[in-house]
Formats: sequence, C-alpha cells, structure tokens
Amino acid sequence: MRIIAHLDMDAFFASLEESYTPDFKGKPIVVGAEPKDGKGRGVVSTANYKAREYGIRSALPISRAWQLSEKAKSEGKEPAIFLPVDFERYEKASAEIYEIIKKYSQSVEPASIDEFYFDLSFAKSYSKAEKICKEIKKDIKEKLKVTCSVGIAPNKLIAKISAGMKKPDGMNIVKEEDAEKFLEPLSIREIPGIGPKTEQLLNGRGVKIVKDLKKFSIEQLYEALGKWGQELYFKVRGIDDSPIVEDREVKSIGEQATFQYDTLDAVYVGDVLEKMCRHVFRRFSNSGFKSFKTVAISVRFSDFETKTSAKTLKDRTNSEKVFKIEALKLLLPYLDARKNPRRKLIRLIGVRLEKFL
Ligand code: TTP
Ligand code: MG
Repeated sequence: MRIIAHLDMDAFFASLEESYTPDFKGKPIVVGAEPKDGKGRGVVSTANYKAREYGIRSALPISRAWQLSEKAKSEGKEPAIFLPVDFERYEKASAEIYEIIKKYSQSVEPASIDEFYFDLSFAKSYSKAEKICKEIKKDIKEKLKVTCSVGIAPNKLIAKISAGMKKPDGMNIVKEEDAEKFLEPLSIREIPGIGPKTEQLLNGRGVKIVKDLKKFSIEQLYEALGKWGQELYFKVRGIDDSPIVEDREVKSIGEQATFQYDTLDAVYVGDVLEKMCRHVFRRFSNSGFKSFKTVAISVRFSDFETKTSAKTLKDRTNSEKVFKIEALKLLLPYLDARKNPRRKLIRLIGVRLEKFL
C-alpha cells in the first residue's frame, strides 16, 4: 500500500516575514511589488490570512492591494504592511523545511519553494502516517515559527488536493477506498493540470465537477484533449501512479521586475538588469550549484506581449561577469530595431540562470 503526503506552507512568504519581525505578528502582511501609495506596478506575491480578509491575494495588482488596504483603514481596520520579496531568505527557509521532512522520510520531492511530496508507505498505516506528519508540523513550527497544511493519501494527486482543503495549519487524510468519491463533487479546476482553457472547453460540454468528467470514455477524452485526456481519465477516478521524484533538480534561478513606468531608456533598463543579475547570482552562489550553462531573459512590452531569449554558453561557467554580459547582450536587441521594430516601451524584464551542475 502506498501512502503519500503533500505538505504546503501556509501563506509562505508572508508567514516567514511575520516570523522574522515579531512586531508583525497578527498584522495583515502583503509581500510583493512596491505599492508606492497606490501608484506602484507589479503584483502581490502573497498575502497572509489577515490580509486575505481584505480581499488581497496572490497575483492581484499591487495598486489594487493598496486600495483594499486603504479601504480597510477607512473602516477602522489595520492597514496592511507591504514588504518586498526576499527570495534568498525564503529559499533558505525552504531548504530547512526540506531537511526536517528528510529526517522522517527517505523519499522527498520538493515540488516548489513551499511544497513537498514525501513517501510514508513504510508507516504501513494511515494512523502511523498521521503521527509522523504531526511531528513534522511540530518541528517546522518550532524551528521556523510558521505553519503548513498536510494531505495524506494513496497518491500525489489526492494528497495535493486534500492538503489544500484544510488550510491553514491543517491535516487531511483521504484513504484509498475514499479517493474516488472524494474527488467527485470537486470543481474540475481542482485537478492539477486543468487550467482556465481546459475548464472552458469542458464547461462547454456541460462538465463542471469531476463527476461529470466520468461520463466520457478514455477514447473520448483522448479525442478532446490528447494524451493528457488519457491521463485525466485515470485521475478523475482517483488513480495516479506518478512517482516521488526525489532529486528534482532546481531548473532555474531568476527574478523579474516591473518598471516604475514603461520605458526604452537603456541606462535605466541596464541598471535594473544589473541589480537583478547581482541578486540572482547571489542566489545561485547560495544554491550549492557549481556552474551554469544557460542565461535567459524575458521582456514584457507595454501591450503585455512577452518575449524570451536564451543563450546557452559553449562552456559552463560560474562567472558573474559572464552572466551580466550575456544577459545584457540578450536584452539590448529589445531596445532597438533588431527585436523591437515598432519601438514598443518595455514594462517588465526578467533574468534567469539555467542548466546547473
Ligand atoms: P502558494 O503555496 O500558492 O501560496 P501561499 O503559501 O502564500 O498560501 P497558501 O496558504 O494558500 O498555500 O505559493 C507559495 C509561495 O509562492 C507564496 O508564499 C508566494 C509565491 N507566489 C508568488 O510569488 N506568486 C503567486 O502568484 C503565487 C500563487 C505564489
Ligand atoms: Mg503555500
């Protein structure tokens, strides 16, 4: 019998900020772009649960988050505290959480900065698995002063969905015999992989909840959605054999920033790029990787068209200078006719390193 757990940190970046600064405890916290009194651009990375009460959440424009905070203030509530993203610190915390889980399970997959799958089949029973997860939750809380939510289930799919349902600081167990029924009433969007487009397509065929999807044969799903449709056929029945991928390597280290105003000013763009490169390089240095081979940049124009360019080096390197030069070389064509014939203004740039060893 397989027993798989999924652990997802609660309001991760914001909870960490609360733990770093005791004065913030219990206050609404928003981590993301600078709000600049409502004129800021860019988005919210995350908000803690207190700030979510104001309607502030991930991916909301930071200007909107500011308005919501001002509104709360005018109603006599506490305004939100806005903080910049401190990736370096969050990555360190993520590594500490990984080490804690690793003490309890041999097989751990870091699925994102704040999510982990791990195998608890060795526990042989759900009650034993639950006990282990309680210990893990306790250790994380003691060491990092933040909470997480855990789902325990026969596979990754059910574990992930169930963890998300008992947030924050929750624990949810779905046994194999209950897995199929557990999924039936859920919105199809709960199935990882079903995004807004697939949802729309399926809604058009009268499919709203997971149960509705079971009307279709595997051939029909294949016809509608290709190979992924075949996988979906099994998923909606609670069946998922996907393994824990232990050393899922970090694929990239990068960051992006929205400019204060749309621009083509090479000096300004170059300055921002330089700062971002410095920061990304520091994270690369802390990552434990010895070298990289690919440098990539992305550019978003004022009309939101987004382009990416990447350069794979002949020889891998660990040079910050090479990184900066290559990033600049990739970016410059977007400032002139080479890759920007209509001279559109740039709204955002991103830079990242890839192909690590
Ligand atoms: P999530 O786990 O999606 O969100 P969360 O941990 O903040 O809140 P929840 O309790 O609902 O799990 O993402 C983890 C971190 O990733 C989050 O703290 C910040 C970052 N993030 C972004 O920067 N932008 C985004 O749009 C999302 C969804 C997350
Ligand atoms: Mg989370």
